[in-house]
Amino acid sequence: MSILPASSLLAHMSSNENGAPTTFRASLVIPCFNEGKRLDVAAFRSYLSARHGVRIIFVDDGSSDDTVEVLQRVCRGYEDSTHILKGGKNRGKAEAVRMGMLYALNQGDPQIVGFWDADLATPLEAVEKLLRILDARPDIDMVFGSRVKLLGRTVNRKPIRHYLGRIFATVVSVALGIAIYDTQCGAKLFRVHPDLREVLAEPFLSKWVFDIEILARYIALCGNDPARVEQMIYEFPLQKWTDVEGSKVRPKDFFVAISDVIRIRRKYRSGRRLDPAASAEHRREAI
Ligand SMILES: Nc1nc2c(ncn2[C@@H]2O[C@H](COP(=O)(O)OP(=O)(O)OP(=O)(O)O)[C@@H](O)[C@H]2O)c(=O)[nH]1
Ligand SMILES: [Mg+2]
Repeated sequence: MSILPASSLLAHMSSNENGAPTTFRASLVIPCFNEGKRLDVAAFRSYLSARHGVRIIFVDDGSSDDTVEVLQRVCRGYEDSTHILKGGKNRGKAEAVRMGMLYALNQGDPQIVGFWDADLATPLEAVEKLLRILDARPDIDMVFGSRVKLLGRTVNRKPIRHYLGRIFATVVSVALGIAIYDTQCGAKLFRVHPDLREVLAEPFLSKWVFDIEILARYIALCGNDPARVEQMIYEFPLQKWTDVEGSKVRPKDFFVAISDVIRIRRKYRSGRRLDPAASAEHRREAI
């Protein structure tokens, strides 16, 4: 399933403000909804200034605050390595990420695409660490940040979120048949592969736990064999994760998420391949 190490391949070429070529080995999608107050302009600009070869695609869909203006401040001077996708109607994080990743796949020839929460609960420094794993491990197609509270790390989560998260992860492990520790961390990278397009082709049924639906789709594509998908994933215990105030997730969403996991399990358990006709149609819409 895997291909060459990401850094060894020719990726999308563009040019920076000095006319010098910039090579993008990866594209990172940042979904943003009413993030005007939480967006850390300095942190994003510092990351962009280091020219890591990572293109950042922000996806705003109908924010009612000054998110777009703040994003424009982030991107000023880095137009070659950033893009702001604006959707009029709010459709939720899942659809914003899906649209952003499909857009990223159609820009040049990225070897890796992923998504990252705008609040930078996972700092951008971790992007390089996740990329390095994909470089070093050609057998791995997905690297997920994982919030494991080990000694010597800074993983600050509210206790209630931590314990609900553990219950949720257990339910997911049983439902999918994959021994995964943390499905919901908003820091994930994927190696570009034809299967990834297929996985992203149709809208997700869940607005929040689409991460699980991505896994369910991979399992379906792998002949309903969770063990094969398990071998494609690397969970990276993050050095730092900080709960940033202003999350849009509410306590009742825990129950919605559990019911979504059940719906996902029902929909994908037959292991059928995704409908190619529907996939082609949605790809056309997304472009
Ligand atoms: N474009 C877009 N982005 C969204 C939408 N809803 C949430 N997001 C983004 O999804 C990311 C995660 O949102 P958070 O509110 O931090 O929630 P979370 O990280 O899933 O949950 P926490 O564990 O509480 O942090 C952020 O970047 C949000 O801006 C939406 O409807 N549209
Ligand atoms: Mg968050």
